[in-house]
Amino acid sequence: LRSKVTIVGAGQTGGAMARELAPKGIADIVLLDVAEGVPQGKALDMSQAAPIVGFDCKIVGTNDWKDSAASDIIIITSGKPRMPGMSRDDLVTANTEIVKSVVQQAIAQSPNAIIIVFVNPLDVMCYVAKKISGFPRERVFGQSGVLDAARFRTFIARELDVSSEDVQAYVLGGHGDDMVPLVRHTTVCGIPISELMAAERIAALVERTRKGGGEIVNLLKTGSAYYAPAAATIQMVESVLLDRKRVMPCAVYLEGEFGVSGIFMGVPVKLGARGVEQIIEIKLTDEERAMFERSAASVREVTKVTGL
Ligand code: 2OP
Repeated sequence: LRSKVTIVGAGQTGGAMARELAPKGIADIVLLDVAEGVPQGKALDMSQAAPIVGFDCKIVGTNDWKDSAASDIIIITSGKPRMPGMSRDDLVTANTEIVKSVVQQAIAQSPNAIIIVFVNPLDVMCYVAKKISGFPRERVFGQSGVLDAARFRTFIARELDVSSEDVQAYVLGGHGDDMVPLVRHTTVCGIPISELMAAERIAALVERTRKGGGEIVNLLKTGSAYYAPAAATIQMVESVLLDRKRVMPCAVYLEGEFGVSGIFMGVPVKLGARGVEQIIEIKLTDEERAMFERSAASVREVTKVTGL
């Protein structure tokens, strides 16, 4: 039996996610949006790629929550994107209302689903989804670290002229400009990048990674990134649906891990059929811990704005 994944928001991001997920053949897809015709049009268009690309899952576009009933995973992408000059935190008030309403409607149809959030400010919108759903933290988490790490991996791979697949990196903390790329754990096939690159080049790539979302917003001018975010989110979806138990950085509700409680932050987790099956605590150096705490402080500030 195929799983069912509902993607809420049929904008650039939701559309790219559906297109990324469909060829995997592991889930039927519901693309849901309030805009009439848009999800239907994208779903029909994508279905017509099936005979060429070679997939046979169903893709339904809809404005009706009933079509999302009994989903295994709900991905929330609806919300306003950043525009040039905005920080992710500038979206908090508008997107809190959107995420609240989406979560209420989603859980009414799919009370046992796993919710994956990709709405900014990311860590705070995960918090809203958790509070409103009342779901355990295993079943509400956010995509950010896989994307941030992918950006760091791409920059390193280009610099060293090696395949980005062979670059492993972790980016922890909140999905904001004070995120924490863990240079110490960043390697090319196990070789620490400090042995391959000068310290000032590493520092420059860390900075570019931190501002990686903004760099794309400034280029696009009409919204934020969606290809890499979609790929990152679907990698998480696959780990859950196939119970792959992959270890990846995700935004999860912390209850004392890494010395933080009561907010969402990006940390390494094991993703399997039950959702977040384990939070993997790694020892941080004093410097890393200070950066992590700085990032936690800003997530906490913005979380307060939700009033939840
Ligand atoms: C990004 O970093 C949209 O926050 C997202 O591109």
